[in-house]
Amino acid sequence: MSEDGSGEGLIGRIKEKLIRTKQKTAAEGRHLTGVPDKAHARRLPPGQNLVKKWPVLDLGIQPDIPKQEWSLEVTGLVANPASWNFEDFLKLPQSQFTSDIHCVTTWSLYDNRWDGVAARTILELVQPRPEARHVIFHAHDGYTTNIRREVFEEPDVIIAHSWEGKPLTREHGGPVRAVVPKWYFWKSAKWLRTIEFSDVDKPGFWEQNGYHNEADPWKEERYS
Ligand SMILES: Nc1nc2c(c(=O)[nH]1)N[C@H]1C(S)=C(S)[C@@H](COP(=O)(O)O)O[C@H]1N2
Ligand SMILES: [Mo]
Repeated sequence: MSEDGSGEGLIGRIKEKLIRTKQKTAAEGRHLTGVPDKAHARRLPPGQNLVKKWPVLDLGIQPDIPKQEWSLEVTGLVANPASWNFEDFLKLPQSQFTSDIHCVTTWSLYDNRWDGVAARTILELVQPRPEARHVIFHAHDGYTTNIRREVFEEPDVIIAHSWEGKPLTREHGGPVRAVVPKWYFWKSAKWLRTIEFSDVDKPGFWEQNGYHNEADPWKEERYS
């Protein structure tokens, strides 16, 4: 079959290797930027526009949860289920991360400084079971959204109570919201109430209403 006479063929193997490299490159989004502005190359995902002011987007109900009444539950397939009131939550080891926001409606906002508890800290405390492959966020407005556990395990995921050094405002999900920087922003649940670890995937509000189940802005995983 092959012209170099070496069974499956050197060319065949090189082609395979090339395809793998291309798949890897595509996965990393290196060919998707195409942004002429050098300063933004490899930072602004395809189809996104930079904004300077932080827009508000939600289903229209902005629950008002006083800090004294707020608590966060971690439930499902974990060795140590947890429940923290706001005071306890602030006593957990705190992290500060800066990350970019990419919303599926095409706005991006750079350099958001978040304070809160890193997902990795929560993972250490609750010890999810191996079969817990999915994480579901439940919010006080009834909103839910799902991510794979590996996404929750990313080092920049944070359960945040502050933005730019100030408590999160109600419209942006205060007292506490999730922030999943590598995914479109609909995965970052505002007014967070429960983090559920599950062995089955549970597509959330937007995932059931036409959005992609994953949300990688570099692959433009916008709609399903
Ligand atoms: N609880 C809750 N979280 C939510 C939403 C929502 O309607 N309810 N909307 C999502 C969507 S679609 C986006 S783009 C971001 C918007 O967050 P922001 O209003 O702070 O910009 O929140 C996400 N998290
Ligand atoms: Mo959104």
